[in-house]
Amino acid sequence: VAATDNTRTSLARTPIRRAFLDHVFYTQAKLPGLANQNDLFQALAHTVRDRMVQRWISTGEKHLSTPARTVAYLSAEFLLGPHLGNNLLNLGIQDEVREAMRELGLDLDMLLAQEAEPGLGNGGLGRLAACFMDSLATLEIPAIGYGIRYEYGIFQQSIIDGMQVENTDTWLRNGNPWEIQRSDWAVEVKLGGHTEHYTDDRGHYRVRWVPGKSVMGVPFDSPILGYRVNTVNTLRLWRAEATEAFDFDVFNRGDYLGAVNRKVTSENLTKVLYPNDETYQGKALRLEQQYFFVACSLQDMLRILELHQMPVTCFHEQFAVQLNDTHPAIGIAELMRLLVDEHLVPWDTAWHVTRHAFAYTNHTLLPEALECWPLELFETILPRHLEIIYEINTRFLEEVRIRDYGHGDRAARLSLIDESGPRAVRMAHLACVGSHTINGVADLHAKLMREDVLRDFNAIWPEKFESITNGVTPRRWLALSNPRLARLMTDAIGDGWVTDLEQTRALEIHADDAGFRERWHAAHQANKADLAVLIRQQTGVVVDPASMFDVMVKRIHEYKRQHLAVLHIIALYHRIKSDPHAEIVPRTFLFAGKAAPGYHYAKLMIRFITSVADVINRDPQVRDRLKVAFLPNFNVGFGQRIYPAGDLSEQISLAGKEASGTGNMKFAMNGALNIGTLDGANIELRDAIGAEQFFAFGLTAAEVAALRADGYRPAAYYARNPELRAVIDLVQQGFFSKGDPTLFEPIAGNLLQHDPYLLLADFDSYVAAQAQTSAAFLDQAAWQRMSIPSVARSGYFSSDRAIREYCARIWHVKPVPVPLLR
Ligand code: 26Y
Repeated sequence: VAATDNTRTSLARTPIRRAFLDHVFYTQAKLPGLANQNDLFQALAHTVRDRMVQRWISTGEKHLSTPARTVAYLSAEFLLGPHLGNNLLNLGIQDEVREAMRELGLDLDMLLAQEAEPGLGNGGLGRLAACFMDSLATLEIPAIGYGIRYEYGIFQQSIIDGMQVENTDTWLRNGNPWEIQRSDWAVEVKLGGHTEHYTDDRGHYRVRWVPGKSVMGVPFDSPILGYRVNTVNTLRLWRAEATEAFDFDVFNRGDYLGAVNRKVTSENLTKVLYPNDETYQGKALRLEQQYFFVACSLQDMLRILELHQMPVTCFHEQFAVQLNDTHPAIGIAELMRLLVDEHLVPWDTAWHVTRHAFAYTNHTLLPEALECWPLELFETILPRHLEIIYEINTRFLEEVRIRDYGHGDRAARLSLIDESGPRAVRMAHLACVGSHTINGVADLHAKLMREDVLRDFNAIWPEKFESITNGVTPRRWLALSNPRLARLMTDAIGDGWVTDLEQTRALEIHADDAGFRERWHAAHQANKADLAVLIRQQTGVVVDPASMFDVMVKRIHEYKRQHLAVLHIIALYHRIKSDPHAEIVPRTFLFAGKAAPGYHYAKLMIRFITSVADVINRDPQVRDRLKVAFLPNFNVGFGQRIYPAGDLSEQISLAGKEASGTGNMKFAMNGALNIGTLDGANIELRDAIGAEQFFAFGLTAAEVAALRADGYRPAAYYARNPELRAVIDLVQQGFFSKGDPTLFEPIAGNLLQHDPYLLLADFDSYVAAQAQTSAAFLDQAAWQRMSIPSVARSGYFSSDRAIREYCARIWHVKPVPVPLLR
């Protein structure tokens, strides 16, 4: 059935080399001598893609012929990172390809560096979707990822004069060798207009949606290959295009330029990823994006259902639809519309199907991240969906009233419509009502979700709530990114850990072996030396690989408290200035992360970091004991170089604010120790790895609540702690802003007067925990004795474990092994 041409399928070195040269010639149309670096990358990517296609088609055939439930993971973000290295790893041809390229005088690392990264996400939520896609394929679960093919992904960050500058991310500029456009499966999506209610000629009450405009959704498919299995799942991303039929009239009326303009407008829909995370803005285009990709995806699922010759009322038997936060929650109303309006399914049947299909993952408790669409805006774009939401709401609140007689205001609190201010649609409530399961992403987060934002839903449906702690894929985040450590591990315990991370437990006994510790240390030092070169290239800062690499990489946010780390750095600096001979363990503080372009405070936090770095790095009295660098444009590819080189990882959000965190897991897996608050998955990480290997500090979530209830007075901490006072005074005097006391006053003054994230309350205990990390780092043998168990006990934080839990507790799906078609 499938192609069996050896040059396109063989995994051996010589056919790979031949196939590569073939692609330089026939795909890039270049003589090898004239091929540029991008030609060479494209040729290699196509060589690898060919080897995946046979498995991809085999997977499609198997899934079509096997009645098995498929996971549809709906996410507005997929933060995949570069494909090539990961595909080589999962295919098991890293060595063959490296050698084949070497025979041609080419360096594989140079080719890998050519790939533009698909940065179609902001941070943790988008990266989680990518880790989950990897685990689903590796576990041989039938799954489709549905999302948006943004023409511009997350912006490129550069630092100019210490400040963030944004540039567009033109990731598609050189073409994308991994995607296949499937125009034959394009669908139409309606938007705007109005509805008409009428009785059809058979006496049925019906609703017609007369749209104001429509756009086409064209799917672009990328293969997601599992590790050393034949399963290749599909990531299907939708691009908006103009509908030709719709503009036909305009063309005929002669308004050619007007028609072209409308075409441009339609295509704006999938132009750019919104760069906000955790801060919601009621932007019409974003609602259109959300509805667009969800409507495309549901039509696509109905098409697949028809291929299986199943009726629409069996939708929930074929698909487990997961909502990655509320961004795709409109899908609940859309499936109801498709079933009721277009397929004439009775409301109650349609509601049964919908509630058995959808499940919802909540990723945040921050009120500013909760999506609430103003009613007028919602009605303008989705008039029929608003009616459907009203109907869902009426029936839901009626059910609540019957079950909950006497609790007058609970109904108002549960309502899908917020009527406390300007009326708005509460997307989290829609997601809860239309889903069979609602899950949090770490135990503390799931608990706070039940007690706080979704308290009333927990009161009526406690059985709907689940907690599934996040995980990260050990393929990309260990096997691929840290080959030195991976080799050492495999030499010691075999390679089973790559798909069963619990096996790393066997490393623990090696912590007592001085020779092993020495090799462990050497691998880590080599990673640090590599990173030092990169830091020098990118920032000009020269760092010592022997110093402690103290790393904080994540989106810049007040709640994540990068500025708390800066206060600690200033405290150390102040100690040196007060006593030039003070005992200071040499440290390199590394920061990286993007601030939302409109989030002024976060941008000021970046400027705060770079300004403090400027002063400290140039002060001769510091004698290189402290170095601070802000590394520009943090992304997945860069993460692959940073996580393996960290000694200490900063996870210092205010307790109760970070839903889970996943960087903490990546660092732990690579042998770094975490310093962190008892927040999100930090708590479980500390329990798993052992309190001795986790430097915990700060208020607990309960203590935060109690302190707030008592009335929090940050100035009292300033008055009480002389070191804190000295630190804040330096900032307020303009010491880090060339004598300008106003520049960082929004930080210092705000901390003294409001301090909404309780930095001053946690400062003392943070500095004390940092002193422990310094003491521990002085004894390198003891540090290795902590680093090895950190990896050995990180097995729980594999996304394979997380996905197994989703399969068993939410999706009720099973693996479908795929035989290779020949
Ligand atoms: C509404 C819109 C502006 C919005 C866009 C992106 C809201 C939120 C987001 C992204 C949220 C996010 O990334 N949340 C993170 O999810 C991770 C995976 O579950 C968690 O580990 C992390 O704690 C959480 O902040």
